[in-house]
Amino acid sequence: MSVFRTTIPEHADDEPLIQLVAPDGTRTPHEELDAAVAHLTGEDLRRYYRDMVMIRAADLEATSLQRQGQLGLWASALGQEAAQIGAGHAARTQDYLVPTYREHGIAWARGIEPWRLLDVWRGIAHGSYDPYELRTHPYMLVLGAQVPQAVGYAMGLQRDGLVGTGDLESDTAVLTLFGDGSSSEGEVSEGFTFAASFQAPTVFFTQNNQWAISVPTTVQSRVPLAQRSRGWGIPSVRIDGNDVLAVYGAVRLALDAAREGEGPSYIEAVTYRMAAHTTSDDPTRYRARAEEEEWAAKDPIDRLRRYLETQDEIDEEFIGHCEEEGHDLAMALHHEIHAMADPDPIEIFSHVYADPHPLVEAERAEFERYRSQFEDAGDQADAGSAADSAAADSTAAEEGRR
Ligand SMILES: Cc1ncc(C[n+]2csc(CCOP(=O)(O)OP(=O)(O)O)c2C)c(N)n1
Ligand SMILES: [Mg+2]
Repeated sequence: MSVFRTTIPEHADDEPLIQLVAPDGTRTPHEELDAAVAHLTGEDLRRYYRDMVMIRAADLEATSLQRQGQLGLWASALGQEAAQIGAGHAARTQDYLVPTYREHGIAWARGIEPWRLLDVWRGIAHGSYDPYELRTHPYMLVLGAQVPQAVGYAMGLQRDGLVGTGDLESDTAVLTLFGDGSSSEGEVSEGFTFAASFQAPTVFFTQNNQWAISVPTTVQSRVPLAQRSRGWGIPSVRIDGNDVLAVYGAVRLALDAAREGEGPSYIEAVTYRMAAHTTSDDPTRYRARAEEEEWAAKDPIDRLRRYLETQDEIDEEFIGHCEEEGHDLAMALHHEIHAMADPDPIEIFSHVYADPHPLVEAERAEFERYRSQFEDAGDQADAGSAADSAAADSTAAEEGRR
């Protein structure tokens, strides 16, 4: 893993950005990462292309659904598809992935259909996939909070004897994701400390999408983010996050090393958040159109298409087919969300703990009492108005008789 460095260059700006495919689709050789992606076939890469098109279609539809009032909020991952599809597919089935809130490509690569994400953003569920079955932690909105959890999980794997046995089918590692802004959170530093001390099988993966809402990465860190973990003795690498091949190669190397007992590593994937932070944000208030245009030219989907074209691995028919499938997926999302029923409010007390907890049960009972009071009041009000109208009817009848 010599591509993962432990030393900081004399000039911080000399930190290399590793790329296997340039924005124009040209393939750049890199001995170590080339070896890590050598087993990928044209079919694999077409699949990643399709995945990126699908996830972008779902993302755009989710933004529209929010605008139509069907979602409370949506955090778009537009522009980050290569970072997520590459990382998601580089993980092996048994690895445990610990995402933030913007990891729709990671979810897709793990087989989580986009509509299973939407109920959370609609505000009607806490999560609707099984983290154990899909080996993917629920989305985390508290910045950095997932990082010590991921390291704790990795330390558990060590204690369960699932690291470094030499069995690639059972040895397991953890991939935890967090943003450039989140890298300033104390919990990320704490995660680094525990992972380094215990050599826990954790790969830390930052999508440096240049922004933490309206704060640019340059304010978060005086040095490239990749250099930060080296102070903990955690080797790191800075890669082009819009290059699905580079992402796949780096994550595959790092997870394999972690699984084999070589300890943690850190990857900074340089990418761009092409859309607003969330549907509540207006990026025209803080960033220039020219910057957005510069990054549009580095679009990860166009880049993979151009590369596949140079390899004669993609044609118009396949591209058109992916677009149709993306459209169908968007329609499916539209129908799924309109079919979602509101849950009974009492369900908020379910799934807080695995087993019944006296405090939660007391709160549930209190809520039931509170609600039944309303129902009684409603009944009384109904009864009251029924009595009033009966009285009014009889008065009218009386008057009619007079
Ligand atoms: C502990 C905490 N502090 C603040 C916030 C509010 N907040 C939500 S997203 C965000 C910016 C995060 O930026 P970054 O980590 O770069 O991730 P990105 O949104 O760019 O994917 C902030 C400050 C939060 N969710 N949690
Ligand atoms: Mg960011």
